[in-house]
Amino acid sequence: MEIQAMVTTTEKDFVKQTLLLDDPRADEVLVKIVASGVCHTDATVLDGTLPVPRPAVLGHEGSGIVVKVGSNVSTVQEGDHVVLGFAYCGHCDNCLDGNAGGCEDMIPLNFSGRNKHNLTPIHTHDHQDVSQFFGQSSFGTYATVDEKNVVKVDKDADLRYLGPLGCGLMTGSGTVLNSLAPAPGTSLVVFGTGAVGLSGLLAAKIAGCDPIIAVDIHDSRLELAKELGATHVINSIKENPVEKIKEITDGKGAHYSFETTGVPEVTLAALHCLRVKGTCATVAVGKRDLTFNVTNDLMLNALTLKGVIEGDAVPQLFIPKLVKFFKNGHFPMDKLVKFYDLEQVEQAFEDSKNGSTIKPILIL
Ligand code: CXF
Repeated sequence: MEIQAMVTTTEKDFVKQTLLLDDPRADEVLVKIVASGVCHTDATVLDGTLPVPRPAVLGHEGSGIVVKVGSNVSTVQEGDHVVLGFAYCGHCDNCLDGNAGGCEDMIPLNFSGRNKHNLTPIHTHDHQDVSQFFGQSSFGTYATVDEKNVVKVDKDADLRYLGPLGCGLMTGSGTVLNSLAPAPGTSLVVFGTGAVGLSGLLAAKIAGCDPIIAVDIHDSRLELAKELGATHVINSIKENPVEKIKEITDGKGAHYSFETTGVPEVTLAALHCLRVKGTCATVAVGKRDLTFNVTNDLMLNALTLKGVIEGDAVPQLFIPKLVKFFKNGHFPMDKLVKFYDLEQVEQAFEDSKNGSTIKPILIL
């Protein structure tokens, strides 16, 4: 079928084009995209940090409505509201163990431009392949996706908000709830109050952490962090975050830190602010290397530094949970969002980069 999509070409980051999209195969689902979040990972593809062959249709936080299902599809049907997640194989050790974010084929399935059938389901009129991204390519009016990428959600939640639950917000909240799994009353620090950090903060509140400390360099974001449940905020330009965190935690340091910036100096602060036996989780795609002394900065305080992909979540179980939290007011992600038309995609990326919008969502 013909679709309209924002194509990332070799000449330009975004050109609106008419493309031909494959029909769903037996294990696939055709989804009419209603909205798509814009995530930092899309930007890291544009700047080449995580390369995807161009031309490509980016976008990996899609939400939409099922239009057609393949003959072997059993978990969704026409008319269902769905959030699209990341691609995973479903049969490697980690997938079978309930850790799809650790899928052994994570990188090829999401970044090679091709799906598990080694195909791109999007072709231009002249039969040139256009890369699929993250198993979905949600900057287009329709997507043909693997059944495993599709998570059915309640129809009474506003679909326009839900796409980021498939990546950024699942990563933030899942890292706290699934990977760190803090006990009530433990201390947690979020470094970076973008969409990932703030969703981690909301999760820390749900988990009953206290204190919840937010660190950033923008006062306006720290204000929002306070509104969303931070008990303390630190502007790291004005105050030394490590000293301040120690002060807030009776000189001991925090039980947990969550690093979302990818800035090496911030990652080090996220380690240094911990108490003995503390854990730091990092999810960021950083550009620069971090140099640290494994003995002094890690081992002598018996610290754990862990990398987390997609919040260690099983999307089919975790996303509906987040939708429930959203509906009952515990996960007010609408406070993070600004809507844009598809044609405003460049503005959306610009506003995300300059910090004026926390989570841009394109309306298809
Ligand atoms: C990505 C980050 C890079 C590794 C795969 C998952 N997360 C979200 O965009």
